Amino acid sequence: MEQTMRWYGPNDAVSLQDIRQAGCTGVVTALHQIPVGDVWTVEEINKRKALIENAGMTWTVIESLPVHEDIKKRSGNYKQYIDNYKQSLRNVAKCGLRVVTYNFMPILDWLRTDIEYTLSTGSKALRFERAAFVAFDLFMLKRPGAEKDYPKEEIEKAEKWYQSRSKEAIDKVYRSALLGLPGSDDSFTAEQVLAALKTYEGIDAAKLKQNLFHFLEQIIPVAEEVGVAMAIHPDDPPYSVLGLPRIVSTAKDAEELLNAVPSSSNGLCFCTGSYGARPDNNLVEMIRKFGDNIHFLHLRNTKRDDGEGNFFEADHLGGDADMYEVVKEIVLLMRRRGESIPMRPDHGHQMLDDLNKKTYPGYSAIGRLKGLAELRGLEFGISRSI
Ligand code: DNO
Repeated sequence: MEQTMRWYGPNDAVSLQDIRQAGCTGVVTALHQIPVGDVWTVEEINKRKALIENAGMTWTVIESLPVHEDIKKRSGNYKQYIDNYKQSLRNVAKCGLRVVTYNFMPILDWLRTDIEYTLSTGSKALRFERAAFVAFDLFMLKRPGAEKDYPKEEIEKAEKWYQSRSKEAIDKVYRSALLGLPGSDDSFTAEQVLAALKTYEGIDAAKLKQNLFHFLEQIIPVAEEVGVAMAIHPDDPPYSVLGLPRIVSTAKDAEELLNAVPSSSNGLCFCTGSYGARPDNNLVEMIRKFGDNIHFLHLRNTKRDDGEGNFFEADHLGGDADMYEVVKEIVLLMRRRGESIPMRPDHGHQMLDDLNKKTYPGYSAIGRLKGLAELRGLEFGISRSI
């Protein structure tokens, strides 16, 4: 696997040198300063590319070229935004970049209820607790009609959770759930989220899927023409949240979107942490089935606490995903394809010196270095022995 790490750009507390020292040859980044929907110009792309190359690495994957909300809703200026997206893809290709990650999650990207869940070792991990999230939805955000989305038992559990927690614990969940998009220092306000949710009224999973397929029909031919591989990131967590449809959560979803526009440019970002948070996704089978269309790998592990949708981010080789089987399947896939697939250790624990630093949640240096080193060793061992 080509070893990479995500870099949030010049403002990231983790430097390019840190990434290089972790053993990476590639960097995954995005032009977070460009407003969602605007065209990425050749000039801006090349500027970022030069920074990375001067540090002795290559800009292997773009994560993300974000999709404007109008495209997801197929409303407002969506036609213009699709044209802009096509132009950005052309520009990306002109600069020699070949893999573009994106997602189709409405409004919010990944969601956690605790971004500093303390493990028994004192390291901190990200966690999603279902009762806390339902309490956020019902009693903090106070989303109109939210109670209709949950069975009675879940509401009771959330009530209990809310009544038994300190103000501090409740505030922590509130802040975690309203974190802004990756790479941004701003958080959403509850009012912003409620207003955005209103604009999704009438858009169910079937409609959102149609909108995704429409988007793919438009952009995949351009990606194909310019030689760019698109890699859609799955929903995180992989189910509906806040009454919003989520449509890239299961093996069936992945199959449908690949079949909607068959092309090697229409591909997946295979995130074992997101797909793996659902017990009904068989990761090894998915690699076997979708292997030709996997253009980027996020290797991460989650541990499901119970059967209720709770999980925390475990060590990269620990957790519910059998990382040995996953990496073995990837090694076989790469041999069959005769190429190396870019991989990044997705997230890492906050540990050692990083406990005193302010970094993007999940993206401190040392925990990711640990994950990367473990994955590198695992791949090395498997490659040598089969
Ligand atoms: C979280 C990331 C996601 C991912 C986007 C891709 O840490 O894996 O935010 O970058 O969903 O568009």
